[in-house]
Amino acid sequence: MFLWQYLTLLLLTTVQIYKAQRCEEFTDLNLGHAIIGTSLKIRLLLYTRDNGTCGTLVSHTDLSAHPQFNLSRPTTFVIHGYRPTGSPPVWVQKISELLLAREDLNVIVVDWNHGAANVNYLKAVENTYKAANNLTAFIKMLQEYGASLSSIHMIGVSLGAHMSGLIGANLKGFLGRITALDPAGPQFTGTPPERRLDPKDAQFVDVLHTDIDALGFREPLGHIDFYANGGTDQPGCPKTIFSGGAYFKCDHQRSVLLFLDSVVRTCVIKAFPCSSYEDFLDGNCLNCDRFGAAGCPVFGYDIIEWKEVLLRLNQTKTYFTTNPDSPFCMTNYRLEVMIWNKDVRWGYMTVKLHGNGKEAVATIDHKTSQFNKYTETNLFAQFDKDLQSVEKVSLKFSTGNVFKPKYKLRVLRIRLTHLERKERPLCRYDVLLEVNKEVTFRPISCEESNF
Ligand SMILES: *[C@@H]1O[C@H](CO)[C@@H](O)[C@H](O)[C@H]1NC(C)=O
Ligand SMILES: *[C@@H]1O[C@H](CO)[C@@H](O)[C@H](O)[C@H]1NC(C)=O
Ligand SMILES: *[C@@H]1O[C@H](CO)[C@@H](O)[C@H](O)[C@H]1NC(C)=O
Ligand SMILES: *[C@@H]1O[C@H](CO)[C@@H](O)[C@H](O)[C@H]1NC(C)=O
Ligand SMILES: [Ca+2]
Ligand SMILES: [Ca+2]
Repeated sequence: MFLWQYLTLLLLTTVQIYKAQRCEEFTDLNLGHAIIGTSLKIRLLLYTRDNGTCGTLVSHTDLSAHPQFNLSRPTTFVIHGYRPTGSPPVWVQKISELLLAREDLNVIVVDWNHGAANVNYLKAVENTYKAANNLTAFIKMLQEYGASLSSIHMIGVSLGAHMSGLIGANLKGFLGRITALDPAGPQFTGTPPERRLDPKDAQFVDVLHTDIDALGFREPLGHIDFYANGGTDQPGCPKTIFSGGAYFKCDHQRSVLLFLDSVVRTCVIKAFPCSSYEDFLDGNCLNCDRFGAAGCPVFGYDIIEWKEVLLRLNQTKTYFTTNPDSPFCMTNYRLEVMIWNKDVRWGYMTVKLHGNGKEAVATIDHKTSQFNKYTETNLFAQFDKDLQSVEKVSLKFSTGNVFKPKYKLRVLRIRLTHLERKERPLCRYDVLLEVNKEVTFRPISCEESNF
């Protein structure tokens, strides 16, 4: 071999290695000053199990340079939303890693930061429509390489949720699944289905709402819509503007955190079909018979297992509550209280469960409950954690009224029933509750009764 041939070969090999190892990062436009009039530049970053932390920049027109993009595998697109500061989304690396840990996929992170980072939200909305057309062309190209639309899942956040819907409509609703994480409200509310996400945009559309009073979309948009904590405000998020930037985005961003936990299966969040959050908190919607053996739908990544039954039901609105942090799931009990006071009593109940050196708390205070003589009052108690065995129970009755300190609740019987685990309910008979005084007791097994 001639030396020049050898050198050429060496050079080619080096280029090859360089190409294989180059990791592409999400665009960071966080320049510390306003961003106006940037172009619509869409970058597609591919992550696979070969290396879940190293992104490859994928060509919009030619896949021959990306042998690791194996179209026999399902492909999941992750599409972010409005980026007012132009910084990369904090969760973007995490989501690819977690999805790949769950399944052997091609994960395509759509980096449209140039179009989404604009001081003018209206401009970002306009770019959402343009980017949707661009990505539609990309997916049509994937089809030419043999990809099937039903094996494509789009996970869209905020504007990205509507972008997924627009792409889905361009592809006549044949995309396998769209997961919408707090789809954007401003500029989309009140628009016809062609201008936004709707259930016809894919074979299955699941939607999470976390900020319907500000950045999110209030009405249902999918085959199933989950309203976390009612969909308006999230626990642990600042309630006043004095908390700075977090005030604006905390509720909205919670949608991503909830979804990521569902990918990891940190714990199971059961969702309950209901017409309103009030009704749900009143405990009127705990029946999931309509889902047959599958039971109540589980929020998040695994909701696809309910696809068939949800499609039959057309559109289902569901509710659940969460903790302020991960693990977000709560533990649901029914609390039944019967009193023997002569007169009607009104108030709130706080319940604590003790066991294994731990304590779980449920405060039932979304409204004042009414207690009547010899009548069972049904309360829905949501605890911050699940105790495997309950040794003691504490109850506190309060009225919120400082002028009635002598008010008492003469409890004939209380009964606590775990709503998910099949286990015997816990009871206690004849308890005197003075206002604001916590009473702790050992529960006993419930007697058969004729009440
Ligand atoms: C989509 O955008 C990319 C980069 O922004 C561009 O290279 C590509 O040609 C566009 N595709 C279409 C169909 O316009
Ligand atoms: C993935 O790529 C990164 C960056 O090049 C590298 O540091 C890491 O070792 C790679 N991991 C695997 C499993 O190849
Ligand atoms: C592509 O993926 C399929 C299914 O996982 C697998 O059977 C096949 O060997 C893969 N092809 C390549 C070239 O890696
Ligand atoms: C399904 O729901 C949509 C929107 O609520 C409605 O327009 C449509 O008529 C419903 N279809 C059926 C079969 O109930
Ligand atoms: Ca649509
Ligand atoms: Ca809010």
